[in-house]
Amino acid sequence: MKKLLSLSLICFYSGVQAQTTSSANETKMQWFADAKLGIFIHWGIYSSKGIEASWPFFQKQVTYQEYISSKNGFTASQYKPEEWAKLFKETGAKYVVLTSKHHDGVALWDTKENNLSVPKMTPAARDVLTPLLKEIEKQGIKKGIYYSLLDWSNDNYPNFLRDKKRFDPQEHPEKLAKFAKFNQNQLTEINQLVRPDLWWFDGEWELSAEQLHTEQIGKMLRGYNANVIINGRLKEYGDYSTPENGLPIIRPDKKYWELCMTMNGTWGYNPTDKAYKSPYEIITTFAEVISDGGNLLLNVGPKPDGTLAPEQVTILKALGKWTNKHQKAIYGTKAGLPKGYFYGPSTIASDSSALYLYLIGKPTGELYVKGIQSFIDEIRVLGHDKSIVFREVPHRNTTIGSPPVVYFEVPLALQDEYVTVLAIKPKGKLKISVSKGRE
Ligand code: FHN
Repeated sequence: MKKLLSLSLICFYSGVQAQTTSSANETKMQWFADAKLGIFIHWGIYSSKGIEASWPFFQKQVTYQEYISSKNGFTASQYKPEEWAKLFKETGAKYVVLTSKHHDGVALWDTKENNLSVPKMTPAARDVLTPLLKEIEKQGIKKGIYYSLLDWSNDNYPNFLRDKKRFDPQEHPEKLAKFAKFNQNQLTEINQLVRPDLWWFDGEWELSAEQLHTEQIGKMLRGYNANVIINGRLKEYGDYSTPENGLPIIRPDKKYWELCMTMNGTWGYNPTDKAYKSPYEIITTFAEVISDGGNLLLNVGPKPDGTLAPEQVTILKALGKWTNKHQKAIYGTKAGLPKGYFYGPSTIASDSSALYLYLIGKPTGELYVKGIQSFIDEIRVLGHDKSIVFREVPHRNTTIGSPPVVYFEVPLALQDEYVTVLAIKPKGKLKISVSKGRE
């Protein structure tokens, strides 16, 4: 009997502990879940050659020496972090993630671990990481740091070029141990400088979790800050999924997720890459992502002098105008209707007091939404706060089981330049039907 009692207590305790852990995790993740929009920044010596970060030398499109010589053009001469922070604030972004060190191993801060850094090897000759994160914090925006776990420049890292290894990692555990310590020391330096709210790891694909010491890194960073959020690229030690440059058709399995996406086709500054996504394409992608309960991390690639390409500023400002107009439908909402209830993205107020429908394209004629069990008080167009007429078919008091289909039409004059959003106000909390009709 005693054994049974202690076993049931253990089960009860572990259940409570699991619940406590999960509710503590939900509390930690809440700002991230509410944030919806972040700004990603790929900035480094590669910006001065207008080439992609790190990959050009690894893939032998340029020699390593040619790649590293781009350091000579990295001046940050027009760098005004306070202006960047204000512009990111204007977009409606709630967090910013800056590349502290990409796969090329060149640090943006004054690392004591080696001389491969912007302060030590470029005309900028200063830490360009800390000032931005401080300005970001002043704007009330969360601080994110991108850090590449791989480092193709480091003598204790096995890989150098796509066809050239420094050593076989199986034969040199001592070098891997030194490299793991190097990574942990650099991460500790960054933490001491800016205490990030979020770590965005990358470069996890070449070595194993054991070889990269990812468990130790996760424990170390969570020891520095129990509320820190870590992306899902620290192997199995991360908090959320990170699909990239492609809208997931099925939402990722993890509860929290974020799509990171370039504005054109390059992460770094590339003046020849004019293939910018239109504001409409970015806003519709954003709507689809938040409709599925995710965040969008939209990338900018600044110039080597610290200015932003005009095309990127235009996109950021257009995005900010749209997010500002549609705040209610974006921030603090949860994922919208299941597929098929409405032919477009949707979100639901976190307290289920409203349903927001995103109208894709410039619809003319009647649209409809299905499955709303609640009585509807009104339907308004966000930004105009005008009610629109709607009708229920069949009439609600004739339906058996399944609720009526709600038809409505939005006059073009009330439609947004990019994506119009309707707020459906139910009587009481929103209830959606899962009825299969009268059997
Ligand atoms: O190789 C990097 C790439 O350069 C870029 O930094 C992206 C951003 O998510 N991450 C890696 C590719 O997945």
